[in-house]
Amino acid sequence: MKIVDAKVVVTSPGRNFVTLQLTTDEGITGLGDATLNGRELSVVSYLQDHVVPLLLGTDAHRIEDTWQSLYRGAYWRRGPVTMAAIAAVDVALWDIKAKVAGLPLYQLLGGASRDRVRTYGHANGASIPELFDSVRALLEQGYQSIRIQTGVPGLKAVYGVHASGAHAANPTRLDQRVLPAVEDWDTGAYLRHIPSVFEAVRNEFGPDLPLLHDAHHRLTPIQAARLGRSLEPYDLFWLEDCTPAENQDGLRLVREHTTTPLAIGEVFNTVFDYQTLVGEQLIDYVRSAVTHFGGVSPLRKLFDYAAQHQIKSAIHGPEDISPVGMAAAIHLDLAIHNFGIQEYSGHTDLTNEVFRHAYTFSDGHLHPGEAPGIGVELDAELAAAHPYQQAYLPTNRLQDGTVHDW
Ligand code: KDG
Ligand code: MG
Repeated sequence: MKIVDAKVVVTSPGRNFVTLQLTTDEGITGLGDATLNGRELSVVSYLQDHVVPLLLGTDAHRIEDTWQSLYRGAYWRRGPVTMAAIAAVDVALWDIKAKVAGLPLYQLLGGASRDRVRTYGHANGASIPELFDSVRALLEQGYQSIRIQTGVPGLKAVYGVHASGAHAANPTRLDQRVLPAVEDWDTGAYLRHIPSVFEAVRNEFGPDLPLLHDAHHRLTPIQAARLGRSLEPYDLFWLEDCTPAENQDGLRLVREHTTTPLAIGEVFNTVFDYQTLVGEQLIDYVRSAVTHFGGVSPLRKLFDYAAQHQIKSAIHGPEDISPVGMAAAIHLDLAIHNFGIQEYSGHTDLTNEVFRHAYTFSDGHLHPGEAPGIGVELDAELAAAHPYQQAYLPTNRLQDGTVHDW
């Protein structure tokens, strides 16, 4: 069965998504997500200009061989652009293979290891009362585990919080250009404030609700150690991305000082980013996305490696992972043994129309559905009606103007 067509579709039903659609000579199509938030068009070019010409005419059944030839054959290895492009090919080929088999993808990955996939949702509020309202809204939607992000006194706009009114960090426009929003940051103010937020949430919602928090790469190891320790009384499910973890060695210091569980990896794209973290069991959850890690094939291998160290999965699943990437994640979540939790904040109705999917959400859990393949259909006409919009992720500056990690 040969690949005879490969299209890269860019659509923006509210935010940009990049999708690869492969078609075989038997008329079977497969979809893969290649969305790299804020740098989308680089992956479009990588696929269109460099990968598609290599795929046409190749055997659609040879998933591992195709993966290895794209990874090794480029000579220039790793990196988010390369690995997002390879991920799209890998997932599209798994989609095709599962459709040929007439089975949902999770069956080809060993079958279900559980009945449903537990998720966490995102609560946020500039103030504590706003945060409580957001937690209540998620509980009403059925979520049973909740990530907590809040504003910090003195800061105008903070990661994960939809700042409102005059304080909103909106992208600016200059001539024809859209420029990134600039948020502000003060690590001392953050470290002083966050424990009181979790104390308030525990007092309001009790001891049982699993709570998570994302520090979004902003702390040094010693600051992260202090935060982890100060949050211990509030029994977090995890503290995420406490440092910019490309410095893997730094996590030794964090780990020595706190028993708060640690989750890392959404910006990682190969197993090599995890060697110290997993090999020395310095973290508790690996967070890579199918979309940014080269697809289902390598992520499955990472989870098997992590399992040897009692580390669980927690696939990255914000709104900038398209329903195609999300579907692939849910199949993997259902199949692997060392599943931990799945991040899920859903998509807009329009996005769900562009990408009609078989996966369902209820009672805070996902199920991939029983449609053959990954279970996502792309509405090409609707996708074309929503063309690419130039957009950037925000950036971050300290109060004296120094650039800081966002
Ligand atoms: O594009 C960037 C987002 O994917 C990231 O900021 C989301 O940190 C994130 C999370 O945990 O979902
Ligand atoms: Mg995160």
